[in-house]
Amino acid sequence: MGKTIRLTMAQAVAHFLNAQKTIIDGKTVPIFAGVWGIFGHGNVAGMGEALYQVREELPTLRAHNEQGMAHAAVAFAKASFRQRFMACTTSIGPGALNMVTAAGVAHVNRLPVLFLPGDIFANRIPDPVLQQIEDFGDGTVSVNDAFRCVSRYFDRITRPEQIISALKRAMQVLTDPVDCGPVTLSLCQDVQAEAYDYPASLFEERVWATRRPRPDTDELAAAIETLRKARTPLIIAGGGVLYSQATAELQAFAETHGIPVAVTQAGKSAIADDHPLCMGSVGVTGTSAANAFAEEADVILAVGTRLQDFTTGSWALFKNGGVTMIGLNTAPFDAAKHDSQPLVADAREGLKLLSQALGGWSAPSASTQTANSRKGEWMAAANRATAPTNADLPSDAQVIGAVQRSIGGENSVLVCAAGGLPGELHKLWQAKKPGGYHMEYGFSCMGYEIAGALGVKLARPEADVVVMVGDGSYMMMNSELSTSIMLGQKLTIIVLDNRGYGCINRLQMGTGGANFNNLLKDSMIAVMPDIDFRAHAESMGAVAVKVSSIADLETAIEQSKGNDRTSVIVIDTDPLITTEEGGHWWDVAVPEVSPRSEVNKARIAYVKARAAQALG
Ligand SMILES: Cc1ncc(C[n+]2csc(CCOP(=O)(O)OP(=O)(O)O)c2C)c(N)n1
Ligand SMILES: [Mg+2]
Repeated sequence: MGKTIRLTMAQAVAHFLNAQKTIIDGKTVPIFAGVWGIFGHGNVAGMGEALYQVREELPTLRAHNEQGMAHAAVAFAKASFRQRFMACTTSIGPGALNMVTAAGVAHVNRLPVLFLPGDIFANRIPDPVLQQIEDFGDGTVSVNDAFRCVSRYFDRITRPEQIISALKRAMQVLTDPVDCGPVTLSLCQDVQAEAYDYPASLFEERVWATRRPRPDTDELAAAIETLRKARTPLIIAGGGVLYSQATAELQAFAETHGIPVAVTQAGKSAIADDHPLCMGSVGVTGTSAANAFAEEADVILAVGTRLQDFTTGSWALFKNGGVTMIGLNTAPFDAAKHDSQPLVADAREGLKLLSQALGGWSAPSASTQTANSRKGEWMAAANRATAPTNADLPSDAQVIGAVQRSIGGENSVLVCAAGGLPGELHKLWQAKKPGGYHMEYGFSCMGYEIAGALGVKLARPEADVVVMVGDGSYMMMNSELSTSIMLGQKLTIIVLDNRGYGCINRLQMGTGGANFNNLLKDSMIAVMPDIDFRAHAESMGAVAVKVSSIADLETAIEQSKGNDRTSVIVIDTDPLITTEEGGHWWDVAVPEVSPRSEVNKARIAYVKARAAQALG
């Protein structure tokens, strides 16, 4: 038997995490940038003691809300293009469950995060412990079973030696481009503290690299044949292009073969928005230019995208009956969606090999000319929407224009997640550099914005991290604003206060519903809320101002650049105005029967629109 080291299970976890490395820009760095932790009885004595031992090399960061810290970890992984990540430790019960929503965010977006919730006693002696639920019929159930559906790999550690294989499996999943997603190792409280003679080899430095699967010869040949026949091809670029760091190859591919590119929410910034072949956002929140190409495309090369309904217009966007979709994706699950012709491969390798094989082939030159004119028309519409105004209540688009002009340069990362802003930003934001647009639109999780921005800042300390957040999302979760100040990580946060859930209110109106329970004014209220976001942000330590015009907003953003800490700028906006141009229908089921004539009317339009959906 080889050399062993006697450690508790929790100490083994801490030392193991500390030994995992990766190479970034030629330098070996820890693959875990740190561990977020909120302690309780379920982890303070075990994981808490263990993390203290390694705190110099593997920092522990204290947060204010478990969901918030987990959002920060998710965002860190996304902003690091999945090359580095973080772990999150909590107590049992509510602390653990608070992370489940964030695990969902990581799962949907295919982002690596290691969740380490504490769990009930494996020996069951003190049962039921504080915060333990009791299942009458199943003694093995704890709240952490809720992580199963939002984990790529879930394990419950009931004996100290189980952690040996669990940790190795965790690393495989976290670093695998196909499996990539959240891992939950549920650490029973008593087992965290139990000692075991672990093999010393477990704690030896291990350097991880990104695997880049090459395509199958036949799949590649088939894709080439399809592309060569294309008359009106379109590339749809998703987040996979960024994670594969294939942005240069994407641009070269588009230029060499004269194919316009449309981007999903996760794929925006994979090609600069001002590139002549970038048609901008596609789908429900798409530009008129990208959607026109999508509607008539005979071949769509879908690179690194999950093809969620916002991208496909609930599968009603692609109107060319003979369209063939080539699914270039590392995950066979995504590559084959909707009868796509699969091309299972890493995006960078796939694009390179496709391009080599296509040689001098390019799409009919009409494509490039049409791209120019469609883009010109779209940009004129976008400029009208974002132009400054003196209106009492500006639109989201006008605020976006001001933010772009004052802080939306090459060095900025724009962070957003939910509300009306994602649609407007997808259409209107001009992303300059890969990763400069950070939208969480897989889960579109309200409350991600500020916590997520903190994770982005930790990953990209040199960047100007700018958050645009609605009043609803701000109210749902803002506690990591204080953490950003505590950690000295400056964010610039723009709060758009339209006094309610503006986008859902508009959706409600669009589906024939009465204005009900979305805007504060339409909700059950004894006293109309008048929330002072500026004062709130200031009370958390931010430099906070409220502005009342677009001009003042631009001045305030300029001034905030000199601030030494997180700055919050609040502006009242109009809940009803959105950018009319572009966009596409999506499937939101309208009631089949209703006493409201508006609903009946909306239902007729809905049934008609559904006829365009392709059944895949
Ligand atoms: C956690 C969570 N709960 C509910 C929703 C559904 N939802 C999407 S946007 C939205 C309203 C957002 O309000 P706000 O942040 O003020 O943005 P606005 O719509 O006003 O632009 C709601 C309730 C969600 N996406 N996430
Ligand atoms: Mg709002």
